[in-house]
Amino acid sequence: MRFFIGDVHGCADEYQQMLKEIFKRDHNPAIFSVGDLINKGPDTLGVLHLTLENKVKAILGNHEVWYLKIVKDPSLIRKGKDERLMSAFKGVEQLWAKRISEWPLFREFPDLDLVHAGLDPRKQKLAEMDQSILTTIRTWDGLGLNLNRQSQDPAWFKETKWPKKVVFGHWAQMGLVRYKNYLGLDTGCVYGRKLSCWCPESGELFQVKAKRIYCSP
Ligand SMILES: [Mn+2]
Repeated sequence: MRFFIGDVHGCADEYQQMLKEIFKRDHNPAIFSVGDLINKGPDTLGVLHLTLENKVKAILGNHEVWYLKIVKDPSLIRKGKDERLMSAFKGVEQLWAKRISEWPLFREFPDLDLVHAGLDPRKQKLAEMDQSILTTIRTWDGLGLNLNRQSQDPAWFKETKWPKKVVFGHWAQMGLVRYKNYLGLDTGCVYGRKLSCWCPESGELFQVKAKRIYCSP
């Protein structure tokens, strides 16, 4: 069976617990991540090791895209949070940048599509959509100029018609999204809420509670 896990953001303990829950349900699962496995939380490298060991197939989130950018061009590293992100890799920055750079921007299945943030309401094919929209969109202003005017514009999924189910993450503030054929799985684990997982074959959605608040939104 397939299992789709929401944004982990370095929460290795909860991720490990979630993987355990998955293996309880299926000894040979196909596990997928919505992206944003790294950054913010306590153990980015631990999360990446669990991803490798359990053959979790990821896609790029905006935090992975940013990480690849600052590894390539260290002049972009901002004091504080980017320095913390870089130090989380403890000398294996290039190795992981190489591995992460192989993650795709989306994954297509016969019955559903997996993206990190959302879709471009104007386009009919994932391959035609910009990386920035796929990895950062929350709201749609009609033009794609501002992808995050949360109080003024509708959510992208209210403006998008898509023939398949869409699984995404990225919008912790929104919490679990179940709207028409759209399923949003970022339930804010790193903010002390929950890590979510959905299995299309069983229809089950299950969650692991965060052990604590690791970061403020
Ligand atoms: Mn994100």
